[in-house]
Amino acid sequence: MAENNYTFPHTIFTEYDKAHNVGVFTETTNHIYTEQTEYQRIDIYETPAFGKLFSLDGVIMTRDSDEFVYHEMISHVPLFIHPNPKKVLIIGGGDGGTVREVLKHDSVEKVVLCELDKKVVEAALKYLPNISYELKNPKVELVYEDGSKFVSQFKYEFDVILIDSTDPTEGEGGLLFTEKFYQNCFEALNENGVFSAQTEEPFLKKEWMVRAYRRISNTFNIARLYMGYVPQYMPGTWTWTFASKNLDPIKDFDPEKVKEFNKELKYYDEEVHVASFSLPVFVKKLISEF
Ligand code: AAT
Repeated sequence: MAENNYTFPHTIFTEYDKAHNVGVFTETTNHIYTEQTEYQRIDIYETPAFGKLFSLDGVIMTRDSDEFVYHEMISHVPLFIHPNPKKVLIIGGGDGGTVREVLKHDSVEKVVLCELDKKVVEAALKYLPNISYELKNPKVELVYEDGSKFVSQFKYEFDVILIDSTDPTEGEGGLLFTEKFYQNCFEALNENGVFSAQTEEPFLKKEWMVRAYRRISNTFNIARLYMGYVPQYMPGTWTWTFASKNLDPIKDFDPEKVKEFNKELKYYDEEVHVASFSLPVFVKKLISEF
């Protein structure tokens, strides 16, 4: 008789979406770090399936196995549109994944990372070395404060602004989804400025996806939603919104620049760039009808 040797693991990480009564679970082998900070609860686990997994308030922020998708897509889509990106502001993203991707562009001279919670950066440096290692690069300036306040002090300062924020429904992430905040980002950008923000997804978070996209397109001259496969974020696809003062993410895209890029990329290339702006029918409908 076939024997079933499977024993249900008793060390499980669960992400549970209370608004929809759905969730995902992952076996863990080690609970590496846990801390309740002033802002949120940070946890880092070792998992057999996905490597290190980092969550805030029980929601997966990133994990070793597939973090590259989100971090490449939030960074390279706008950076390949700007003709000469030198000064970049990242809001959120304390794990360092977005900083790592941005610094693959040799033109970049300075990256300001504005992360609300210093403990996220400290934990990432200690326990997520594959993601965080560029946080120590001398081109990087770390600022610990609310990004919505921080950005409001600048006018014509940055070539690129990236919003790598938590969900608007969790913690302080909502501050990074207001129209006022997007306006302040617009003002903080140079004439050729480009912008990308994580803008949720069209299955469980469709109201927020549409709201964020709408607010960005009310503010910027050009705004286009784009999509990718992001297994780490339930239910598995994700969107970002590219926006700019005058550059178009397709008309002003030069595929040769990507072909000549001499750094390793695992998800993004010149074909993915273009394809990510081709939206499925139901997503086009959502953003045009709401
Ligand atoms: N790089 C992928 C991981 C993140 S982390 C998002 C970061 O945004 C967190 O470290 C959080 O502390 C920070 N944050 C939240 N609110 C603010 C704020 N107001 N100002 C600055 N930083 C902030 C993104 C996860 C995406 C989740 C998708 N489900």
